[in-house]
Amino acid sequence: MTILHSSLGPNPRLVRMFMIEKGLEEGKDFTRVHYDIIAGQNRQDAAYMRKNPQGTTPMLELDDGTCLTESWPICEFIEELHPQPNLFGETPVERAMVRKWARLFDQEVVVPMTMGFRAGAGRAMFAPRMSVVSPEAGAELSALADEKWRMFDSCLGASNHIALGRFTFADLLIFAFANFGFTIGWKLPEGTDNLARFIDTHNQRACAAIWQQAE
Ligand SMILES: N[C@@H](CCC(=O)N[C@@H](CS)C(=O)NCC(=O)O)C(=O)O
Repeated sequence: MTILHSSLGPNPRLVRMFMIEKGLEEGKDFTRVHYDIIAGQNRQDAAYMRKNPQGTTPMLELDDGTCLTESWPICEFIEELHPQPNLFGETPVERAMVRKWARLFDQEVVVPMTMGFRAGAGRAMFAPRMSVVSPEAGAELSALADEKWRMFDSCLGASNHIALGRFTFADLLIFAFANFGFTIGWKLPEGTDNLARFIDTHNQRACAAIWQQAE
């Protein structure tokens, strides 16, 4: 059976949420192996590091031994195997729209937000295991990410869907990283009422329950 190597954090949770949206069930469609990334279990496991030299989670290990990493491509792989409900777009134009918003969010928010966290509040955990920027640069990156959260707020406007007129992977990505932010003490930047409404709305989805679970 397919194995999802998972842990705390937004990326494994993004994949788990995507699987819930697809109706895939743990124990029936895949098994999940949990790593304590705070203790660095993933990086101390030689077998894991051989399969994924980056050492990160999530990793999807297929029956034939193929190991897929990077949360977004893993989600696209799952979409190809389980096309319904569609989350990446039905047509070339829809797929381009979903990928456009996901890429913008990934680059403009996810990268500075996570780098800012690693250099700031997460420094004690991350500095011993990877290169992190200075605390000052981290604070600037966090501020940059917040500026882009505001941009996404204004792009959302009155809609609860960023890319298409329905829920897509791009919405899931934004929703996952907002929830990640809340777990590390981040707050929505002032004046982002559209995002607050977006989060309240998607909190009704079954996949949102993941953020209430201890691991
Ligand atoms: N770009 C990767 C990021 C993966 C990543 O940074 N995962 C975090 C958890 S959210 C992790 O494994 N951190 C622990 C570590 O790197 O040791 C993805 O999309 O999956």
